[in-house]
Amino acid sequence: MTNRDVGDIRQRCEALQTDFFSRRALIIAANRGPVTFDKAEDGSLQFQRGGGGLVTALTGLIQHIDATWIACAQTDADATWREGNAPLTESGHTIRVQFLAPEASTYEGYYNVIANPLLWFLQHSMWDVPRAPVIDRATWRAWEEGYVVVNRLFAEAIARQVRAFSRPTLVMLQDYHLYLAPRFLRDKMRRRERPTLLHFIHIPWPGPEYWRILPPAMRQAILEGLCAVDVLGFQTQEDGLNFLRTCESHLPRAYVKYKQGRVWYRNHATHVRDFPISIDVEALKVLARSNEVAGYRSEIEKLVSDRKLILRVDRSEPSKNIIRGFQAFEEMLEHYPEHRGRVKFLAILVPSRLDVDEYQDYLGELMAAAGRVNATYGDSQWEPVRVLVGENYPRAVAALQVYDALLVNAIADGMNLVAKEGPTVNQRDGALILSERAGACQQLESGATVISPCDVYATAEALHQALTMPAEKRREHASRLRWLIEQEDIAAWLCRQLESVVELKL
Ligand code: GDG
Repeated sequence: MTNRDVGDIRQRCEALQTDFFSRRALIIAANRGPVTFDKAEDGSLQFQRGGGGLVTALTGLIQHIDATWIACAQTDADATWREGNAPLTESGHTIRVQFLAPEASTYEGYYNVIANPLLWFLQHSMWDVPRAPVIDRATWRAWEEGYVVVNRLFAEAIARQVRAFSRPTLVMLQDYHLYLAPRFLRDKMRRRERPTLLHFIHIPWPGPEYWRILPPAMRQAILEGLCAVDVLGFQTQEDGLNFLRTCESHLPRAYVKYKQGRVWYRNHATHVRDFPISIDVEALKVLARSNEVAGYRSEIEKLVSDRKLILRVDRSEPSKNIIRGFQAFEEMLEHYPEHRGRVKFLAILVPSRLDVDEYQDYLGELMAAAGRVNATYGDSQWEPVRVLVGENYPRAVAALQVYDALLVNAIADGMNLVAKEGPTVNQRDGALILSERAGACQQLESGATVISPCDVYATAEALHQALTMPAEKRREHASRLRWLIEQEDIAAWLCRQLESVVELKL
């Protein structure tokens, strides 16, 4: 595919978006909004743009369409500000935002008990089932007085906004926080005022056996919720297939058509599709050329010196399998002593969900695992592992430019955007070691070394191979990865969703 082909796809996408939204309004419903407000010391409101593909994908478009983003307030300032046009870029783009402000205890149950960890751990196959989860009275209370309540709040807010628009509306719901809202919304609205519902799930959907962890009432409510949408999007075909199988096993009176990717339930069809999410290739390249990134790059080059660099960039999150990554590195140093003193493992970690106990514990455990490698193999001349914890995206991008091997060994991952960002900005023809359980593997396996995430032995071998791979092969893999990523970037992700709405004549 040439640059011109990529340009053509982009133009087609832009034309489709413009045409699509010339006749429709848009509502986005997600746990997080596109901006967060904070009160400065002088009392003025300051805003910070949130990350995430959807904000990026919609930034250019949003000026020209009737759009509202509904989200939970993340700060007191969000809750006070409540509703209005929020700034999105320095150049003056704005978006209409409405923040919902549930009671603190309601939000706690919805977010910190049900969404994370209960659903997140379940969907990433991370529960240690002989011991956890323990679904006790407190969990049920969090479900009924937290998750259900917040989903109702979303449904009510969406219904209000839909009625305020004078034209047909597309509602794009995001992720596992909002599984129940579509059913509440459908039940609330009369047939002719109902919007088109498109729900995209960013995380894996495991098979029906795993959903048995949840009591029938919870899992049925989730499936009923999702069977109220018109188009249900997953990252991969396998996730979509697992959803169909889960409906067949756990949703009485659901009628599943595998070939068409469709579930009939309560006289309504839900079309199940895969829309692999991606990155904004152009915007990332611009950032990679910035002075700020260049500054961090010099720092990282100084840290690594003339050694080879193994890199990982993740949230400090158990599903990312960070500890096994260190164990694999240790095993490589043990079996291939020629690498000792000649390679550095840099783990750049963004602190995540530290108010959930499992995440606090995990951060402690992974720091201890890194310390063990350094204590065993390091000396005054050489520190094998460096862990940098902090929120700093430009620094992460700088590191991605200079890796020799990028390790993405997640236990389970919806997509994993780092696996797409790395090859896009890397300047050393670095190798990608990719978990077969990351959604990105569906698209990128032909340019990556694919590993099974629990197989520390194979991961160690893959690290060794990556560091010793002939230059020609590295070049070939790196250019294939760039090509695969460029042809399906974030604009294509949005475009494919809109196309499915058009094709299905919804
Ligand atoms: C979920 C799913 C799915 C890195 N350092 C910083 C920072 N980053 C960027 C990364 C990457 C993003 O954050 C993380 O995205 P991932 O896809 O790797 O992982 P999750 O956060 O788990 O995302 C995942 C994704 O949703 C999209 O659907 O791919 O499977 O789990 O772009 O480079 N971001 C910020 N500060 C940093 O310091 N803000």
